Amino acid sequence: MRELVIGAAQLGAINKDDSRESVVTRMLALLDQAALRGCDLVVFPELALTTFFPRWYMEDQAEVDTWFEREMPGPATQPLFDFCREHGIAISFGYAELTPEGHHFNTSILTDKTGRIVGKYRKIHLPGHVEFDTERDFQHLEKRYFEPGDLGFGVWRNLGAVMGMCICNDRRWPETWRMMGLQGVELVALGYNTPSVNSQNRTEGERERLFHSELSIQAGAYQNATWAVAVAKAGVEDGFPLMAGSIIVDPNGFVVARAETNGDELISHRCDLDACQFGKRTIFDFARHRRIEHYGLITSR
Ligand code: ING
Repeated sequence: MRELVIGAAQLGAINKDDSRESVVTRMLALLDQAALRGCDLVVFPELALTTFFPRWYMEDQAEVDTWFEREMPGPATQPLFDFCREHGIAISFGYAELTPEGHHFNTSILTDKTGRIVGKYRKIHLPGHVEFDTERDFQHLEKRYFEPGDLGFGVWRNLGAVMGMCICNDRRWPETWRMMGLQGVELVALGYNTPSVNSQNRTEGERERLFHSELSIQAGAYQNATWAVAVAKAGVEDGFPLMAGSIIVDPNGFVVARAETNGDELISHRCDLDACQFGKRTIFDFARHRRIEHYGLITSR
């Protein structure tokens, strides 16, 4: 039996004025808890180092770039990687990546237990808009600040398991899960920053948003016989509420752990990776059951 103790380290609000160092201190406190629980891997949210800055309209690219990391690890994040090596814990977290060539991505990484980066993913499904939208109660400018990811949907063998990543809005698209499912993924690590209300439809509140988030993750996990760890950045950031609801979902789509607060909170679960095998060999044996000759529209439109 291949078992891994997986931690979901939910983060509460990060305000505009909170330094990366103060956030890393909070992340290290969660990692301390995770080490005490014997976690093998700890997953943090999307854009874990800063406030969800795409809610702010900016025109000065120099200001936008202050929210991005030019190197990973960098001075502020090196303590996280040092902790991994010292305690033998792997981590995954999201951040805004500015490449040496000047490209901007909403990125997440995966390390092994020595703190070496073994996988990188760049968010493909960017929600929101490019220009200031006067119709919205608040802005969601991911299409303004990020380019669509250019690395595709990868999986990596890590800690004896096939692991993949996606980010936030990606979880709402079945193609995301199936691309990793077709590569044999057994654990999908994803972070999210999801506003508690819909900026375009005031009748859609936190209850609906939590429902759609869980629905997407449970479906993705079940339909691809994989574990899923979904970790929120939650709480009220400079007056803007983000929903919590971090969960760990098993390969049959059942929620096995759920955060209870809107703040910094570690949830964990002992995951048997071989629990994926039954689904992959029977109901979701893709080789035996899928009929790709009928699926052309999915990639042609
Ligand atoms: N946030 C939200 C998400 O996909 C969103 C944006 C919410 C889009 C609800 C559509 C519906 O969870 C990010 N950062 O993608």
